[in-house]
Amino acid sequence: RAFPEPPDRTVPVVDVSATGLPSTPIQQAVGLARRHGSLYVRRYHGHDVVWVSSLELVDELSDETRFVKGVGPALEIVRGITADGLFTAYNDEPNWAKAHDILLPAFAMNAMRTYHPHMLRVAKRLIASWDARFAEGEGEGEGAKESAPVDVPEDMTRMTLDTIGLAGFGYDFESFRREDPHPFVQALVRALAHSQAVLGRVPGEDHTAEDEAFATDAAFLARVVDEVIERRKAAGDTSTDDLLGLMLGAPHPGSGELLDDANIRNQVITFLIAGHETTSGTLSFALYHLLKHPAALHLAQAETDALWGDEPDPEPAYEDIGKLRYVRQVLNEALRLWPTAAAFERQALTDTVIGGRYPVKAGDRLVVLTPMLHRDPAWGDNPEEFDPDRFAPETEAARSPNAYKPFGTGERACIGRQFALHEATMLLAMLVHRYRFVDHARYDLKVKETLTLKPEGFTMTLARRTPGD
Ligand code: MNH
Repeated sequence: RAFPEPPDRTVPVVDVSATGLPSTPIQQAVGLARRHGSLYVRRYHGHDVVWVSSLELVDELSDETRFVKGVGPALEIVRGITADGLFTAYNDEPNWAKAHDILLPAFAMNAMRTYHPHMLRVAKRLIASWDARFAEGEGEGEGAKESAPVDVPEDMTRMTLDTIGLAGFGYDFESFRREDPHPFVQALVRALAHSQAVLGRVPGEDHTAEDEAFATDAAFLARVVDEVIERRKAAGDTSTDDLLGLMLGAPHPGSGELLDDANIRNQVITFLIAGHETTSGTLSFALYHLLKHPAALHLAQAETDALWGDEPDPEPAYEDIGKLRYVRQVLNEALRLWPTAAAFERQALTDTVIGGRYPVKAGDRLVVLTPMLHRDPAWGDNPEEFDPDRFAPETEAARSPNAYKPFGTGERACIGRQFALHEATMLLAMLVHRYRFVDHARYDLKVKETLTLKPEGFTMTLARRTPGD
């Protein structure tokens, strides 16, 4: 249904059929929002998407008595991989509430304690692999002053995939032993890029070959997941202290029912995807910002030095992570400028009016364009500027919670938020403590979109740091 124009005002309708959807649809939507304002319709071959980006409107869309999560065209395609897994389930699909209730304890604060050693183990793998780059760097062998370049998004992806694999499923992807990304990641990246490309199709074109390739990738992802599940079953391990254990063995607190096998597979694949892609992008953007903002980097280093002194190989304790306030602020700010899951949909429960002028019918979906919400005037005069102080406690308390939505909103908001932030805070702190970052390529930010966002082609070199300097 076309979005109805309010009687007193014209909703901008931007027809992009002639130019087609670019490979960077989020950045296109951002450009259109800058030109056409906080609510506009993007029309593509007769299909309308309503993009919303002001705090004023998102305040209303966040009201769970009027709006809920919408599963729109993008998630419909991802359902080809994850079906009724938590992320892509319809609100009224019984398996959503069932799995949500069973898995919630795995994301309570104290659960992070059990994940912490896995996260630390993988963080050390990344550091070992970065240390090894010094042997290939400028200077004399082992003692080289500057490392060979590291591919930041690729290594962050190795780290986050191994972490969710080990912490959630007791499965080791061993990504740092591989020259190329794990085949699971390769198939996943292709499948996500495909999901995005489908949205840009022109009606009537033949895409059989791409659709078959997608089906092949989806089947491969399912096979990897089946192996993860089979390994656990074969080991005869019935403990319920990780995600897979809960999925296989924990009865629903109300009904006593277990998750069925098909749903377990959908959940495992959901968590392997949702549990690493976005965290990897977040860490990559955070490192990019620190590389370009020495003052922020120094503050982060001062914080880790205060905690770990001149110990170059600290063994971060679980309790340390909560003390890394500034490092956490850096991550928050990275997620403000480039929220790696950059849009989410809201669906109206009843006929209503938003912004005092836009009539919305029950069932209508609207897309929240998070990067533009995060540049709303509520953020002050320089929203493009990277400034972690925006998340200092007093500043944050003075701002509407609805101005910041990198993890979505309401009942269907991200269940893995604490997991992601614990993992990312620890790794980022260990990296700033150990290395100086060198912008050897004078990297210009280019954001790549494969449903999620990442800095494209981002490499840097490393220099040894003496903690405390
Ligand atoms: Mn996560 C939902 C962003 C890390 C598992 N996640 C969401 C949503 C956003 C999001 C936005 C809501 C989407 C929507 O409304 O349609 N998630 C992130 C970001 C990071 C992230 C930016 C990292 C930074 N997410 C993680 C991690 C896990 C995870 C880590 C698992 C360990 N996320 C999920 C799941 C959902 C979700 C599962 C779906 C929750 C639900 O609908 O019940």
